[in-house]
Formats: sequence, C-alpha cells, structure tokens
Amino acid sequence: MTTRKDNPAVQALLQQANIDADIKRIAEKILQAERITPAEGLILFEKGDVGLLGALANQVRERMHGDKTYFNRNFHIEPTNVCVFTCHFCSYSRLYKNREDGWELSIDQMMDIVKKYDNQPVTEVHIVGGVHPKMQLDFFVELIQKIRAHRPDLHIKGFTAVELDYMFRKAKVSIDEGMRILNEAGLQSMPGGGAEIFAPEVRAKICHDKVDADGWLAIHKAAHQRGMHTNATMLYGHIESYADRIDHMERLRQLQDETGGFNTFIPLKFRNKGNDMANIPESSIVEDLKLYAVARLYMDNFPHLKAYWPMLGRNTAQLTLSFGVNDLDGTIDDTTKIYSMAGAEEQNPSMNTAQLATLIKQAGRRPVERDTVYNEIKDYTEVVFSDEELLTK
Ligand code: V47
Ligand code: SF4
Repeated sequence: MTTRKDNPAVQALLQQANIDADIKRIAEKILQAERITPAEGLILFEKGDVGLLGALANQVRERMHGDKTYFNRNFHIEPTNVCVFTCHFCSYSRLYKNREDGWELSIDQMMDIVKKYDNQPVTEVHIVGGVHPKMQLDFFVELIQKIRAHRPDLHIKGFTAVELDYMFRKAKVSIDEGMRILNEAGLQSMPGGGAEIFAPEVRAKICHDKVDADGWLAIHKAAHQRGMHTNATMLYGHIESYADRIDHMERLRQLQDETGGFNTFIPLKFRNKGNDMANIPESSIVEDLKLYAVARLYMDNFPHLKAYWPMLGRNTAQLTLSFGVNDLDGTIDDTTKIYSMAGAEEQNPSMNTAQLATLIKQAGRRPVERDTVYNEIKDYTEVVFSDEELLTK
C-alpha cells in the first residue's frame, strides 16, 4: 500500500465543488504514485489549473527530494557558433560562409579558458556549440584529452546529440564506436540539447536539417549503454501543441524505462529575439509554471527537473521551485551566449555560490551543491554569507 501524506493545500483544491471530474481522478492517481497516461497528461495541459498542478508537482518533488534544491559550480566552453544547420529559433549561430561574424576557438584558446579556473572549486565543464564543418571528431578527442590531462578532477559534460551525429557521420564511425572513442578520451556525460520537439511535423518547420528524433534518442541510448549519464531538453512555447509536448515527454519516458540513463529533464523556454521566429510571442510565466508542473507529474522516472536560470531569468527560476523543479543548474560564470543572444533577461549570466544558494534559500528550500551526476558536495542551508560574498561577482 502506498503511504499517502497529502499536502492540505492539495486536499483543499481537490474538495472544491467545481473541480473537473477527470482532473480529480488524475490527481488521485498522482497522489497514489501511479503513472499517468499520455491522454491524462494532455488533460492536465488542457484543463489543469496552474494552482492545482503546482501543488501536485510540489508534492511529488517533496516526495522525491524533500526541500533539497541542487546546483553545481560549472563553466561553459562554446567552441564556435559557426553552424552547418539552420534552426529557425537559433539567434546564436552563423553560417560557415559568414564565419567572420562568429567565433572559432582553437584548442589552445579553449585550454586557456580551462586554466582560468585552475584555482577555483568548479566541478564541471559544459562544452556545447555550433556544428562547424572543420571541427571534427579528432579535434574534440584532442581537446578532451588535454582537459583531462590538465585537470583530471573536472567532470567533462559535452556535445549535444546534434553535434555528435554530425561528428560521427563525418568520421564515418558508428554511434557506438564514436561514443567509445569520446568516452575513452575522457568525455563523461552529455548535455540534453538538440532535442527541441521530436514530432516530425514541428521539427520540419523549426529545424528540418539536423538529426531527427530517432537519431537523437539512439545517441543517448548508446551513451547510456556505456554507463554514461545524459540529460534531455524540450524547447517549448513556440508552434508546438500540447499533444506535441506529451509526445516528446513520452518518447523520453520510454527510453528512460529502458536504460535509466537520464539524470535530468530540462524544459527550455523559447526566447524570440534575433531569430527567424521573432514573430512568435513568448509563453507567459503562468504557461511556464504549468509546463514545469506537468513535466514533474509526467516524467515520473526522471530523478531531476531542472530550471535553467540563464534562460528563464532568476525570478521565474525561483518560482519554479514551487512547481516541481529541484535543480537550478550552475554558477555559469558568464560563459554562455545562447540565451543572451536570444533576448533572455540575463545578458551576462553569472552567479557566485553565495548568490545561487541565497536565491534557493529565499524560496524556502535547502541549497545543496552537487556534482554532475548528483553526488552531494555540500548543504548550504546553515551557511551565513557576508554582504561582500553576496555582492561580489
Ligand atoms: O538545443 C537555442 C536551445 C539548446 C534558443 O544538459 C534555445 O545540462 C530558447 O542544451 N530560445 C542548447 N532555447 C542548450 C542546452 C542546455 C542548456 C543548459 C543545460 C543543459 C544540460 C543543456 O538551447 C538547444 C536549443 O534547444 N536554444 N536557441 C532560443 N532562441
Ligand atoms: Fe546550429 Fe544548434 Fe543553432 Fe541549430 S540550435 S543552428 S544546431 S547552433
């Protein structure tokens, strides 16, 4: 028998006279820790009230993690923004023929970025960028080997399935062989980018020329089969329907049932500045919160739900902590341009540990520093920060 410890707010919402019968039935399932079906997920999007969805998602998050809210200390390397693909939502990339408008970092330049952090307690480098036709598998193998040799304790999380699909095809290696080569060079896990929306009709309209859903999922599966952990994203709030969101989450949930290799689900809010989809309005904060809540309720086999603060902005990210989210990503140190170029509030995303931990505490949660694979490093709940720590960059 499932032990139920329902939040009184959830009970009060479920007792309302005008509550929809379907919503009440689905909520009861969730409270019993039963999996909801795709049709039920769709009903939550279509008829669920943001208050009830949030209260349910919060209950699930507290069942899984209590008040713990994870963050890590990381920095990004974006090797290039030159890209062979033409995703219409992307504000960041430049075509190869216009490469003088973009950047292309050499291995030495990227090693200089790594060396800048030599005496700092960062635990992860996140490497992701455009798909440059001249930066190939051997180039990235050399980069990873050099980072590993320079700083063996730094976890290397790198390359979306889009970058890997292109790299492996250019090098004429199978997915398994390519993953083996990178993993043996020192790549330890993969970020979740490039997933966008899996539904082919939407993909054809927003990113027709890059790897499709099956290809994306096959690369993550190969990584999981090598024992590597990966993340999964979903780009939402543009032309996709609620049914497309459910289809996307369902495909991920099925792969997770099979492999158990995903750590975190990361919904990414579409930002509309400086790209070909600038005519599409951005989703409202209420829609954002609803999405996070449904994601927590639907993705029952994903241990973590992340709000990526450089994209959402720190205020909305703080709100998501009451709508199912238990992870805020990292300190970032102003090392990513993907979202600032798409119009995010955070034009120079950087928070020190004191600021990130305080943001979490102000939301009534326990800030816990983690490493990339969620080993706990330090609980900051009782740590008192000085004004100087809170104010310095
Ligand atoms: O795949 C591009 C997204 C992703 C826009 O795994 C946009 O820990 C919104 O995957 N509006 C790359 N989103 C970033 C990424 C990521 C980020 C943080 C953490 C992790 C992780 C992964 O950025 C792309 C695309 O979905 N993106 N343009 C835009 N205009
Ligand atoms: Fe290239 Fe990634 Fe931008 Fe698409 S989203 S154009 S793959 S950099």
